[in-house]
Amino acid sequence: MERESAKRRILHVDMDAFFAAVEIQRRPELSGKPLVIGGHGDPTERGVVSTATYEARRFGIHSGMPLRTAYQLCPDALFLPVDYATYVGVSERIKSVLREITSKLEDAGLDEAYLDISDRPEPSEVLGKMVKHYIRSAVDLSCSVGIAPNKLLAKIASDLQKPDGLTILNEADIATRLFPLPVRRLPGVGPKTEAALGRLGIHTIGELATVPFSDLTARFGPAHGRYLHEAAQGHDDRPIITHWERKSLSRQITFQHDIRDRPFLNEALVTEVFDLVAELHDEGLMAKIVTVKIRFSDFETHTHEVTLAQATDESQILLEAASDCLSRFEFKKRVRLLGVHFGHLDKVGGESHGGRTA
Ligand code: TTP
Ligand code: MG
Repeated sequence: MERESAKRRILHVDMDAFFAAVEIQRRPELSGKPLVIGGHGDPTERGVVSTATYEARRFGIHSGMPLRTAYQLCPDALFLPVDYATYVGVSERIKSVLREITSKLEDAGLDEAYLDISDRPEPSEVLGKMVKHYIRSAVDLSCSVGIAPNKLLAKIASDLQKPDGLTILNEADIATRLFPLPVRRLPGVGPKTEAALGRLGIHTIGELATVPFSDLTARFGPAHGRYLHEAAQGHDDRPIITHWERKSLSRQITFQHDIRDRPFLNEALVTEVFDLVAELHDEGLMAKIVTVKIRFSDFETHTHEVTLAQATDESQILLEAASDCLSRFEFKKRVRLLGVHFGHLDKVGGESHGGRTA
């Protein structure tokens, strides 16, 4: 019995055709058209589809497909380049409104997040509508929401009624709503696993759920076999990994204009470090690893890190470590983003927060 998960309520939110939706927002005349976002937006060049509107998906176009193939499938589609910077900005606004709903949020990518809503008194449907409304108000985009007793089911649920969906799955729905789905709907089941299962005559999650544990571990190895066994039953006890539980704190600044000026970067670094140190003090924490991240104007991203002999909350030591990291970068290009990350956090006084981070 999954007593723990029976009490939990996890909400997964995933934006609809995210990159494409952002593009349509600034060019509303594209609405309703087959639109493909990928590479430099030139279907004669090499590159893959990042995403496509639902109108384009009707032609068989999907993420990961070569742009040239997409062009063959639908020559009339409009091809646009990926404008990552803009999507990151929208993503940050979405995450910040979600954090107004709960701080128990796991950032799962540019267009998705998990929220632990176990403690909320409202019914799931009310919370789901609230999330959709908040996002709509903040960025005027649609998303799909899944609410379930764990992350796995919440993610599957959010995908069930895309776009603009709201799907609630309970333990009692596993047999009727999870089991009929193709195995491919399980996160972690890609084309290879799907084909291997197909050869065993297993096509649906329900069929997978009937395969003995030992058969799956024998065929797929202990880790993946166990995962498949658990996932097919709808079991998943992974926690929500929030900022706090990640045992790390971070700050990053995307500059208004890409910069080359070292003193300016140093100043930004000092600001970020001091902000983080203030947060450490507030939380009664010390950090052991300091990482500095730089994203250059062409989006090339590098990090350098320093591991201290022992965790500390002293601003001078932490700033020196961060400055040391910064000095190791080669500045051949302009910088668009500077980030500082404190990792391996410990409670002042030495009480550790469980296991170490990877
Ligand atoms: P997804 O949520 O997988 O896709 P989506 O939001 O475009 O569409 P859906 O409505 O089905 O959720 O991915 C989010 C964004 O991540 C997507 O807009 C583009 C990007 N992405 C890639 O760049 N490459 C990929 O292979 C995938 C799957 C997504
Ligand atoms: Mg999405």
